[in-house]
Amino acid sequence: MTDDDKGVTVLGLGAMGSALAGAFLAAGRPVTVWNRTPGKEAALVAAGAATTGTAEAALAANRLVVVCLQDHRSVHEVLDPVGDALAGRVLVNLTTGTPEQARELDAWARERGAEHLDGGIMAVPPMIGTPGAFVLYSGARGVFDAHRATLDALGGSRFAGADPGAASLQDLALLSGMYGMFGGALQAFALIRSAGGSATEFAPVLREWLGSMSDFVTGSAEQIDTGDYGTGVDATLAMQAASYVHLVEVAESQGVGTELLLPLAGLMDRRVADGHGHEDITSVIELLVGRRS
Ligand code: FVH
Repeated sequence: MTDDDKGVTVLGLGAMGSALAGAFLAAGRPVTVWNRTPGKEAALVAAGAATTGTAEAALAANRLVVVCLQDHRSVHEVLDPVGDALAGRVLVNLTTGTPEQARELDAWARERGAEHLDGGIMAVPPMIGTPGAFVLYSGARGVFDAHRATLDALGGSRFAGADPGAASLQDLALLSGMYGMFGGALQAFALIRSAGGSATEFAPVLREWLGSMSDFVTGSAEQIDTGDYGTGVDATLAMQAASYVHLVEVAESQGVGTELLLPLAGLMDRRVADGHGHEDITSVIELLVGRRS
């Protein structure tokens, strides 16, 4: 059974929940919205959404229920009191959380007779409903397939796996890459600013450089999957560790913080000391994995 002609309930009208509801409306879906704090629904109601005074009434309005709240705790604060109303519903939780939280909610929802998908939104609110946005989903494949046509209103729908935690893991992996890039860009801008330079003028060359360096991801992934970090390396870890010292030195001499730089320096130095200086920087991953706390 599909929900192609059915409506969607959206719980949570923060920046992202409002964008999700707007995209469903734009796709022609009947939408019912609810938010803890009244007032955020006004623009959506003006655009055709229905609203309810309680989360329970919103759950009753549609079989497909999309939740986008601040965090896992707020999801339970909203859903726990109305758990019985979830029976027969399809709960799609797009709130950012950990894989463990996704699995916990999956079991919790199924105990109450609901189907469940966990999702990770790879977009900022203005991107929702545009070709640049995509959303990762995990859970039962059949549930994803049955509701995909509706969910496609948000952006590209990508199935991450049957483990309810799979979408969250990929989401957090992508965000880890993003924040690494943000940290690097901030360090670069800090150096430029420390010398009185213009971040705006420097931005195009930084963007060009980061774009070309992002090609590293493909080759690096092959090295990780094969475990061969030493074949055909033209920028050895020993060379990179030695030149990385300059990044730290120039930051210190310019009065720029080194907090973002030092962790990677430590890892590179350890790996070189362990006899892997001839390998690629990718081999540092061997110091990161297998550290389950
Ligand atoms: N915005 C973004 O760029 C990112 C993109 C990737 C995905 N994230 C995740 O989406 C979740 C929601 O983010 P948001 O941007 O909508 O966040 P806010 O604008 O701060 O809205 C938060 C909503 O959560 C409601 N809320 C918070 N605590 C509770 C609670 N205890 N009970 C009920 N509702 C709660 C809040 O309601 P109110 O304060 O208006 O009453 C908002 O509706 C998030 O997981 C991101 O990581 C967004």
